[in-house]
Amino acid sequence: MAFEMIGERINGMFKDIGEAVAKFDPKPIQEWAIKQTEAGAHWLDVNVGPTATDRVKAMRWMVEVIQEVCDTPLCLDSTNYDAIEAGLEVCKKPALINSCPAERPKIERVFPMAKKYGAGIICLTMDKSGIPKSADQRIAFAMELVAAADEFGIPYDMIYIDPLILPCNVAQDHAPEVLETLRQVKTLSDPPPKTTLGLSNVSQNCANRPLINRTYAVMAITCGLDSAIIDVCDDDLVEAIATADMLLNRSIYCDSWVKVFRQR
Ligand code: THG
Repeated sequence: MAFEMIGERINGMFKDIGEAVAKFDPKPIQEWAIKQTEAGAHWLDVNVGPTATDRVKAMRWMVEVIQEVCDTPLCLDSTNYDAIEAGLEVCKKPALINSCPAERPKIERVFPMAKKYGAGIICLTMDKSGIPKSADQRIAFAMELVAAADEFGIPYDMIYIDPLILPCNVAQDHAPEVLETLRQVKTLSDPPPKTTLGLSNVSQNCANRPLINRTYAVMAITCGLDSAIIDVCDDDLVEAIATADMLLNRSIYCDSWVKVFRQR
């Protein structure tokens, strides 16, 4: 499978999207949906943001306005599972649920919902006590989530394990543990689960963010990263990802490999 890019930009944490959600103004959301689709996004992350008052209503509305302008599959990003379900109800294509931690009540809410709607699940290697540092503890959570896929009848390749990368200026010691987790996840099941990351986390509040993002992306892809939530409008990043994918022999070489990668 070739690398899957999830566009990060339709997120209420960005000022323009946050304001659009508050006023129910579809324009900025639709513009970013088109722009990210044209840049080659395979999925669009949809997050109503921290300021939305009614997250159920906001998520349903965002899904509807995005689908008016493009048919790119959606990745519904919320900790409110009623909001995710409202989005799934109106999604025209199978979606991704973003996300589910290794906590029993949440697994019991999310996994049956994924089965009902034919959705994939981004699974976080954390629980109530937070994000562990070591790869071993991250892998222990990944194992619980893969076992849950078995229990609830979700195919392994619809599970996207997210080992959760943190900003390198405050949690530098996590970066190599995340890479080691990515390597080990591929030994958990046959077929193995997929992997993902919120790549831009790694450089939050750092200098030269694009350089950190694309360097870590290439390192992570070598360790088994199959997808990531990224700035798909960062051409240098997308070109580095396309090239890493080609050099892993996941797509056949041709002189226009970057263009081919974006147009899949
Ligand atoms: N894992 C999963 N989902 C996620 C994340 C993750 N969803 C959200 C996030 N992390 C991934 N998306 C983003 C989007 C934007 C930024 C980082 C991650 C970002 N935003 C600027 C900032 O905070 O500095 C905002 C700048 C602005 O306001 O213009 O960096 O890890 N499963």
